[in-house]
Amino acid sequence: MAESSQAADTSVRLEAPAPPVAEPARPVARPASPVRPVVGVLEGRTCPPADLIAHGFDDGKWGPFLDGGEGVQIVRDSTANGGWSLRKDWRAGTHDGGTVWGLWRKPVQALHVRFRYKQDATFDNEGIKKLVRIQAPRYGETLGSLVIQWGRFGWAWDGATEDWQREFPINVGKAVAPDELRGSWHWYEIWIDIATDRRLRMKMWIDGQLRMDHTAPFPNLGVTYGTVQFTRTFNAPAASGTTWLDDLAVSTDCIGIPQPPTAAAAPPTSP
Ligand SMILES: [Ca+2]
Repeated sequence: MAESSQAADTSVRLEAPAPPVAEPARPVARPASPVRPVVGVLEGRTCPPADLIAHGFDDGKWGPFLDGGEGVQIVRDSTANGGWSLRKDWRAGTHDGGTVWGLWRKPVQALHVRFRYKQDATFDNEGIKKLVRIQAPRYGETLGSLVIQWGRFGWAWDGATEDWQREFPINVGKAVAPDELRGSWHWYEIWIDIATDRRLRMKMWIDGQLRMDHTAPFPNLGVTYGTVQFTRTFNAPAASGTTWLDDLAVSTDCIGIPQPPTAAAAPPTSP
């Protein structure tokens, strides 16, 4: 039955080929959106495009980042750059995870990690929340984590010392607490450099202002970085709440806060 049906079908095609289906119109390359930021600025310095990994989720897809399978959703978000962000609804309890993975091919010992982050207006900042963990390639040794520990920001060189929970606080300017930033988007950028053993370096900026600047006498363990995890695990969240992530990027140079191309391309005002 199937054979005769195929034969008949073939014969029909040979004798009277079906008219070709009209080809869909070729997509025409469109100019970049005029509102899409292309360059970033950090402390007055123009930064090149991120060279390791970057994505804003504005196509509704994960792009080069990986879903950790812990309930993070790509959502339409009128408050986010490009109209899309990553949303995670956290559950109160012993712990909850919301991992977003970023992996890149070129191992490095110095890099910038930049992201945009928002907590709901009443978000609970107690407990221990790993915002960013930077690691060797393929889920290897962790050497550097930005955390919120019991209501304050901290940096841990976890992996480098037995005393891995030793925390380095905000130490530049007036300390800012996570609670002060709830309810709106904020830019974060971390720089770490572990190229010199027992002289580990880091800086962290919030909304372009330097907030942390630490050097630590810990071993670098020969680690090269190839992985970053965003919003890894929140230990002991006392209350349920929601956070959003966007504009994730990792680069060997500064990344900065994106500026509209029109502003970036504007000629200097002074000769
Ligand atoms: Ca976005």
